[in-house]
Amino acid sequence: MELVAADAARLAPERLASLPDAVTRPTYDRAALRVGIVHLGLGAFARAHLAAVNEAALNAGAGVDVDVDRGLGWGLCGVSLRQTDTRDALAPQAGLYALALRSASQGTGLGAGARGGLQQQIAVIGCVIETLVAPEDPEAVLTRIAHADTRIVSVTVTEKGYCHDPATGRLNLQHPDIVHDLAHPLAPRSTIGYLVWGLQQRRAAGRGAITLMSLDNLPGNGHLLRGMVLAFARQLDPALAAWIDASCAFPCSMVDRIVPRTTDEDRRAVARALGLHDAWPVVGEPYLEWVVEDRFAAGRPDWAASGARFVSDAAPFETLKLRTVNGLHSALAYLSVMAGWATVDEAMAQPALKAYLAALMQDEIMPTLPALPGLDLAHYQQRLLQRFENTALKHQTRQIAMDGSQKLPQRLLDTVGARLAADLPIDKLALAVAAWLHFLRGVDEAGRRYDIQDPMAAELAQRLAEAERAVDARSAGPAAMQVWTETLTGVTAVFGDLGGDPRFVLAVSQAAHALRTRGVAGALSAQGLLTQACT
Ligand code: CS2
Repeated sequence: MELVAADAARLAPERLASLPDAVTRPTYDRAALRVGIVHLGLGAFARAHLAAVNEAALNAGAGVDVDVDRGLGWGLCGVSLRQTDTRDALAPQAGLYALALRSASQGTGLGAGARGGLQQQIAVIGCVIETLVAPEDPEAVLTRIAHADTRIVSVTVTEKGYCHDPATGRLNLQHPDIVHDLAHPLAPRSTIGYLVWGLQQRRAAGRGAITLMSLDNLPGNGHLLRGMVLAFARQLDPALAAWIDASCAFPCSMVDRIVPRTTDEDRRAVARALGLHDAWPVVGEPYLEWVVEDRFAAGRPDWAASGARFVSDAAPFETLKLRTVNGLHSALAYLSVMAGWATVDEAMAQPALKAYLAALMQDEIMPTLPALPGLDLAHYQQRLLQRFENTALKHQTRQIAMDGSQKLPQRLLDTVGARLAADLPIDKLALAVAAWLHFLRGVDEAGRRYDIQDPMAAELAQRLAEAERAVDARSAGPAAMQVWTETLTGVTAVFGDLGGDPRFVLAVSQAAHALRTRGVAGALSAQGLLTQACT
C-alpha cells in the first residue's frame, strides 16, 4: 500500500479519477444533483447508512427521477445542529468523503486481537452536496426545509435530540431549547424547533407537505417524531398542527450498522488506501439493515434497489433491534467500562462476558420479541455476537455508555417490563441495569475516574449521592443495597413505574450488591453461565 504524506492532496471532485480501481466512486452526474433530502444530524451514523444507501441508489440509477432541466432530485443537504467540525472537514472536499467498511476475517476474536485478516471496502460517497451549520445560519436551514425541491427531512440526532421525557415519550415543554424555540421563529436551536418553524414557512409559502423521517434508535421513532412536532406546533398554531397532521408523513424505521467514532488512525489508513487525504472518513461494519415504513408524502428514491427494506409496519423490526443489538451493547458497555475493557471486541474476548450476553439474549430477550416470520432467530443471534467480535472496528465501550438515561428505557427496561408482566425471571437484565447504576459512580475497578456524559448527569449525580449515604450508613450489605437501588430507580423519567416494582428493585439490588462486593468478574460468575456456555 502506498504511504501518504501528511500534505497529500485532498479528496476532491477533480481527483476522483485518480482513485485506485478498488475504490467505488459516484457514477452518476454529480453536477446535476440537487437537494431533495435535508438531513438533520450529519454524524458518522447518517453518513454510513442513509447517505450510503442513497448513494448506491443514485449509482444504480434506480428509480431516481431525472428532470432534464433541473437534474437529479435526491441529493442530500447535511445539517449539523451544533458543531462546525463536519462541515469544516467536508466543505473543502465538496462534500465527498470515504466510507470504509471493515471486518476481520477470523471467527471468534478470542485473544486474537489480529489485524492480519482485515478486509476493507472503501466507497467515496458523493450525494452530500451541501453542508450547513445550523447555529451559524439558522435561516438557511429553515429555507432548505421550506424549499420547493425538498421532499424528505430525515433526522439522526440521538435519543436526547427529541427533547422528550424518555419514560413517557412526551415533549418536555420545560426543556430550555423548546422554551427558547417557541419564542424564536427564525433562530431555533432544537431539531423540533427547526422542523416546525421550517414547516410553518413551507405552509405559508404554499408548498406541499413532505416526509419527516427519523432514523434514531428509538421505538416508534416516526410516531415519536410526529408527537414532538405536533405538540410543539400546537403551542404555536392549531391550524399549522392540523396541516402537518393531515399532510406530512412520519414513517418509522429501523437502521442497524455499527459505526464507531472515526480516529486519527482511521484517517491515516483511509488516506493510504485512497492516496488522498480525507479529513473525515467514516468507518463501519459491512452489515447493514434498514427497514422503513413505506409512507412518504412526496416521493422517495428507490432505496430498495440498494438494500433498504420497505414494510407497512417497522415495529417488530425495531423491537428486535433495540432489545437485542442495543440492549446487549449497553449491557456490554457498562460492565466493560467498569472492568477496563476499552473496546467491544476486547470485551467479547472475555469468555464470561460473552457467555452472559449470549444467555441474556437467548433466555431473557428473545422470548419477549414479536413474531417475525421468516427470520432465522438462531442465525440472527449468532451473527450479532460475531458482529460484536469484529476486531477491525475498535468500537469504544465508553462511546456506547454515553446517555444511558435516554437509552435504557427502550434497550433494557421495556424488556424487563414485558417479562415482569408475564411473571418471568429478570436476573440477567437486572445485571445490565445494575451495571448502569454502578457505572454512574464514575470510577472503574482500577480506580480510574471518568465523566458521566448524559443529559441527566446532574440529576443522576444528586440521586447517587443520596443513595450512597444509605450505603455509608449501613455498609454495603444486601439491605443497604436495596435502599441504594430504590433511591436510584426512583428516577421516574428513566424508570417510569418500574422503580415501584419490588421484584425489579430486589433483582437489581442483588446484582448491584454482587458488582459492588465482587466486581464485574464476580457478578458475571454469580450468573453461573460459563460451564453451560462451554459445553
Ligand atoms: C450503540 C449504537 O452507541 C450506541 O449506543 O449501541 O450506536 C449501535 O452501534 C447501533 O445502533 C448499531 O446499529
